Amino acid sequence: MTDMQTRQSASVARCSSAQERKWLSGIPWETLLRRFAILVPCIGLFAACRTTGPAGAPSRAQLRPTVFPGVVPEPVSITLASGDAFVLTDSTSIVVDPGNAEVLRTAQLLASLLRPSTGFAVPISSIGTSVRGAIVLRLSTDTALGPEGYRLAVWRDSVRVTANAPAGLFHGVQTLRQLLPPQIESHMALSAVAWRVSPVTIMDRPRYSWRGAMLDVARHFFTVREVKQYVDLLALYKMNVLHLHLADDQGWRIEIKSRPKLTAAGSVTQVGGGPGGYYTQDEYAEIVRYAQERYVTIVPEIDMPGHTNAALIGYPEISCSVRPPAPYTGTEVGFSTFCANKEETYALVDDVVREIAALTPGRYFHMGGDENPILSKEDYARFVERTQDIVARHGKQMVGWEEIARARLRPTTIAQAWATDSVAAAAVQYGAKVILSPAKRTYLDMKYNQTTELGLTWAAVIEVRDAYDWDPATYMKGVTESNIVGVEAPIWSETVRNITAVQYLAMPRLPALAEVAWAPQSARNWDAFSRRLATHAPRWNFLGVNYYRSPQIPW
Ligand code: TNX
Repeated sequence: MTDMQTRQSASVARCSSAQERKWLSGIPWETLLRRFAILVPCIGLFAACRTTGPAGAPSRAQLRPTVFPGVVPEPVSITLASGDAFVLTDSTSIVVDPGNAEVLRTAQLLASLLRPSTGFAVPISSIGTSVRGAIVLRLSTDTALGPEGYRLAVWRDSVRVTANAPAGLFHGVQTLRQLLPPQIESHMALSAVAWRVSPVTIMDRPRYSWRGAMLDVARHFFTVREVKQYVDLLALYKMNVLHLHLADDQGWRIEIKSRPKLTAAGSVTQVGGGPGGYYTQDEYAEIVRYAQERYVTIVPEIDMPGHTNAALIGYPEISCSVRPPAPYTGTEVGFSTFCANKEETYALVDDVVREIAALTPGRYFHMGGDENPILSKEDYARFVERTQDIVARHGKQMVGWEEIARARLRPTTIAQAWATDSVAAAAVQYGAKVILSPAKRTYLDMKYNQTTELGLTWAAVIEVRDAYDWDPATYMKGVTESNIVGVEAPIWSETVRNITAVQYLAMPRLPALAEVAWAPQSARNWDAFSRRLATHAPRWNFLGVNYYRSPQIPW
């Protein structure tokens, strides 16, 4: 394949029926019962209900579903309670154990969300002080929650978030954020808003440990600030991996001190021309730290042995490409490659992996490995296996696109399925795990429909429902739940030049895929999801996040 337009085209499943706006219609009975676990007894057993009025009968307000918690991704269990709401006031504080630096930092992030819009001081105080009117963030041994789960209880007098580990508290705070009015995202103080959170109890933990997005900063370069903006969006939807595609034919985007020509010669342009760019190691470390504070792991990808034209401009001695390396601003693929049988190649790979591994607190290094029609089967496999050894030597676990399953994989290696239903299944034979990024469902650079201005169509056109309505466990032959580490949504940037364009393609398919990766399959339902999602648009408006107003969503 030398042109992405020649990659297989696909038919499109479309949802044409207009969505009904009444929020109760179309929700299955189990979900309704779950929602009304407390209200239903109120209706049936007036006298016995704790929340009945003085005369024993519930007020109309208590019978009416006054809240519609539009939490995305859907929590494992959510029980609406009746009674008075928790209200943020000028005396609201956040209470934490200040001895835990991570918990304190999450409290500070929460405070910095609440202060601008409410105009309240929102002090952070230590556990032991009164929790009346406070938001309490607390670690507690509760192994049922795993490393990322949390419990959230909202009562009139307090909000309590508990978790087994700091990441869980952070995710619980994101849920609380979504339960607050959307104006909470405002950067300006809004004094007329009642900052109410209706009483609710939630228990939640993720289905998969890898809930990822990928940003291609090679075809078009994105600034540190833009990458941070994308991290913010991932965090809001409890996604925990940002895979950065740092090198491709059009650009090399990270400083490697021992190989200065990678950026000096390889970073200076991008698709369509223009200045390109790269991250210095300090800038990259700043992205990593920013993401880490939001429980997002940065997974660096250096795409090799193909997709390496930009690297080869400065180091042509390791080229086995079909054309001489020179700056490239087009969008074809499959013409460049490192030689697999030169020691100089592995010396460069070692330098690159060593320096990037040293900047990476996360466990993973992604070697790309996709689309190399030039090397022989044997040479390709040799390159993957030697790179796998180098990555292990520098203390990282290797990830690669599904093609790497043509080599002998270590069981700790992870294959990322994207194009076919079968290649990644070969990885499973080696005991390797799989990330699901099927292009027809998860490629956020695919158009929503034929009229979408940005994006491509080689895999499919993907409406929100197509991104949402599939089950990873049954999607691929030979890959079952226990083989899957998670789901990742890539944005390739051939047609995407800035973060506003990224947001347009990501929103709202990114939250749809966040729910695919987080929520138990049994809790997922398109109609209910589309209604919950609709409540997020005002939030995106306050955040200044661009989005596609899909006709499938009852906005
Ligand atoms: C396929 S997915 C590619 C990328 C392109 C993308 C465009 C994959 C591993 N390779 O090189 O940018 O399609 O959608």
